[in-house]
Amino acid sequence: MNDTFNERLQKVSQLKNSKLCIGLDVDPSRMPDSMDKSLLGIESHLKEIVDSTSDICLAYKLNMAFYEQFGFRGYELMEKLVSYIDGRNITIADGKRGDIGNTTQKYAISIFDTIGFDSITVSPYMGSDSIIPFIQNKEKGAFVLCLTSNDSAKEIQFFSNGNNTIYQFISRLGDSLNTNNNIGLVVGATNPSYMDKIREKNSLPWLIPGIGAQGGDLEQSVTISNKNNSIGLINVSRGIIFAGNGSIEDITGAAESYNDNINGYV
Ligand code: OMP
Repeated sequence: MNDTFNERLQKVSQLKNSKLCIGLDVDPSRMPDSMDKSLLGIESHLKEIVDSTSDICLAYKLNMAFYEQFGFRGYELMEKLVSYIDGRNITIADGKRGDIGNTTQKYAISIFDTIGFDSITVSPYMGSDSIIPFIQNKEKGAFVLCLTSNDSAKEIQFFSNGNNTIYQFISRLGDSLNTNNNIGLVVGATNPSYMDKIREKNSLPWLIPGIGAQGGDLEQSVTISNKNNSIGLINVSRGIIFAGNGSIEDITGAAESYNDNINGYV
């Protein structure tokens, strides 16, 4: 029998000795002037990044907004990249999707079957029927937004009934839906003091954005997320793909350095 998504996550992490997720959030305005900024140039740059970092990271996350800015060609670029990665690493579509059941079913077909991603980020606002179509195939995963890294996260996620906050309810919902062992949570690195509250009661894998450009706490994120024999994928997007002068050498160096630091804290 094939591994579930969460089993594969652990296996690839051990194989690569890595918990690093590189965010391929492509932005031509941040690329060096000397670089070919046509879509073909961008594609070849992204493939070079993959070739030089594939052995030192666990996953790649493509935030779909950065591809959708190019219209249908951006979709084509995502398809090409996912097929270029070709199972070497875990791929995450950062689309924050979620809708009524039959609509979500179509999102699942688009993300998993047509483009070929291994997993997706999911918004839980509409409840479990907006998540379930993403977790029917055990080999595909869903990272459910729990405690996000942005300032205004507090406006909704910290709302409490006196006993529990919304992010704690989401953590519990994720656990209760995890019958196929393919759910994870998105827990931002900018709120380390609240991470423990989630980890105390939850051993799902976490996707942790907010390190680097957003100033999140790497040491706390790694140590808290890895409690309970669980795993935290540390996502870094701008902090790696625009490191130094944006050359492949600088990008690879930044990825190595993040990976070493993460492993030092585990
Ligand atoms: P950098 O700040 O450049 O490392 O990028 C962070 C990436 O993670 C972007 O693609 C964000 O959209 C995404 N993200 C957050 O920054 N905060 C969150 O709470 C959730 C996500 C996400 O779901 O990945």
